Amino acid sequence: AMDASNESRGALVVFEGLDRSGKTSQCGRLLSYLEGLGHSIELWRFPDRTTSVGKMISAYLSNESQLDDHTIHLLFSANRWEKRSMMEMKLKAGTTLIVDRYSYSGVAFSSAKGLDFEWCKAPEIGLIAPDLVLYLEIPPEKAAERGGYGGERYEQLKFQKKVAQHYKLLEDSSWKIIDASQSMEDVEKQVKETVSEHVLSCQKGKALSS
Ligand code: DGP
Ligand code: NA
Ligand code: NA
Repeated sequence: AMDASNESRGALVVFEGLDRSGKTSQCGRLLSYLEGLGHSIELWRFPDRTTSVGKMISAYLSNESQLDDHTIHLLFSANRWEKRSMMEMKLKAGTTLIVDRYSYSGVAFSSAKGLDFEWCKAPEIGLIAPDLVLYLEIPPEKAAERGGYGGERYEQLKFQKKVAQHYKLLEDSSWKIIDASQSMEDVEKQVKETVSEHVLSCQKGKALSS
């Protein structure tokens, strides 16, 4: 009884993890892999710094502006909301989206500053739920060793340790934990296997059942 648009829906695959956990590199590698398999696929990232909200976020992250913790939290959320309808359109049209950071970053980073956990979650309610979350797990000390941080606001070991603790509280059934302290190649292999098992096989299953 599934309608045709539902059967051909793309998957929403989210990468999460601390700064320097390797998300951006792994997103790129997964994109190439899935394109090679002939999938319709796009790579997105949050914050999307190209929008006017995104430019405010970018100025905040680079310490060019100061904002109240609640205010910046809502801006990050607004930045996801402003892309929601486009996201829905793409998924419905059958495009799979690989997304570098999403609502979990929103809650983990802001609650690590001491904001109330439930308050942080509230503005994320109603955004599209991911089909799969790949959490690139790495000890904060190890991430910090990787060529150092870029100097943006949150890129400090002490804060990243707190973020890691808050991420742990967000793990749900859509999560798969990837050991990101492995070599880039081993992480890539594990990412591909996980995506093949949990996303591609489901889509094939849907197509076969029609
Ligand atoms: P990135 O462009 O992935 O390096 O992210 C920029 C920084 O912003 C990074 O330290 C993680 C943090 N961040 C990403 N999304 C959110 C969010 O929704 N809320 C907060 N407070 N921080 C976020
Ligand atoms: Na960063
Ligand atoms: Na990144």
